[in-house]
Amino acid sequence: MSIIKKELYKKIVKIIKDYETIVLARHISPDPDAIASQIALRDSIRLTFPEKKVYAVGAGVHKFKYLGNLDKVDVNELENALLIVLDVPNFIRVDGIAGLKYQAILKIDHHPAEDIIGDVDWTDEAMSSTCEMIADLIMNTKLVMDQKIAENLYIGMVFDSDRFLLQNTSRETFKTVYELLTVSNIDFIPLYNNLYERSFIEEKFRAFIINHLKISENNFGFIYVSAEDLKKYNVESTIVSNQVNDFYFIKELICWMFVVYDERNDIYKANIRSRGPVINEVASKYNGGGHKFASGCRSKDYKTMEDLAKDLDEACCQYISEENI
Ligand SMILES: [Mn+2]
Repeated sequence: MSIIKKELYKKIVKIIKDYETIVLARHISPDPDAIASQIALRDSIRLTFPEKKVYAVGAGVHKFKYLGNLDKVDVNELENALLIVLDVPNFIRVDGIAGLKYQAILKIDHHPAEDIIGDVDWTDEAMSSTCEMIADLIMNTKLVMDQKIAENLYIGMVFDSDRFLLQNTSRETFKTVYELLTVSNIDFIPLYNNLYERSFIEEKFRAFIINHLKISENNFGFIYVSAEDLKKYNVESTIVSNQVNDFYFIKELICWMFVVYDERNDIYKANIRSRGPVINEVASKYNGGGHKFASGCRSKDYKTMEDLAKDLDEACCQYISEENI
C-alpha cells in the first residue's frame, strides 16, 4: 500500500474513532452499491467500536432488504455527529439527513467531485464502486470484517462494475475481490440469486424496450417510456433504470438514453450509458450528473430531455468521426 493511502486510511480510522455518534448516508434512489457500502461500513464500525451509536439512514428499498436493515432514527435528536457520506458527491442527492446537526464529514465516493467536501475526503473516480473502496479500507485497517459485511461488499462490487465488465474495473479491483473472498471465505455464487433474479414481466418489458428503441445513424439509442406504457406492463418507473445496463455490447449502440415519466413525482428521468463518448459533461449542461460513461438527468420539462438527446446524438457523431469508426 502506498504511503499516501496509508496516511489516508489512518485519517479515516481516526475520524471514526473521534466521534461517539455516527450517521452514514448515501444517495436517494439507492442501488446495491450505495446501500451495501452504507450497511457494511456501519456494521464494521459497530463491531470494531461497540460503544458507539452508529446509524445508517435514508429510505429503504424493499428489493434490497436482503442487504440488511436501515436504522429508524430521528436525526434531529442527534448531536455532535460524524456524517459519513457514501457513493454520492452532492448534498441535494443525500438521503435522510435533513435537520441533522453534524460536526464533520467523512466522504468516500467514486463519482466526480461536486459540492460535498469531507473533512476527511476520499474521492476517487478511478474506483469501480464505493464497496471496492470500503472493502480495501476494512482489510487494511483495524476495522472488523464478518461474513455478512464481506457478502455485502462483494454484491456492491459486482453490481456497480456490472460483473467486472465496465470501465474502472482494474487489476486492483480483482485484487480486492480476491483478498475479500480469501479473508472471508464467503460462498459467493448463491449471492447472484438476490442480485439478478427478475420477474417474467420485467423481461417482457425489456422486449418492449428492444422493440421501441430508436437508433440514429450516429449509433445513439433513445426511448421514451410514458406512464401509459408502464401501466400497460404493470411496472414501476424504476424498472427503466434497472434495465439500462442490459444494453451494453449491442453493436449498433455506442450511447443510449432511456427516458421515463415518473407520474408520482411529476418528473422526467433520463438514464444514459455510453461505451464511446463521455456523457456526464453533456448531461451536466442540463443539471445531470454521474460518471463519464454512466449518467443521468431529471427535469420537469420534456423539452430538456429532447435537447439533451440531441446533444448526445451530436456527441456520438463527433465520436464516430474522431475515432474513424
Ligand atoms: Mn456506486
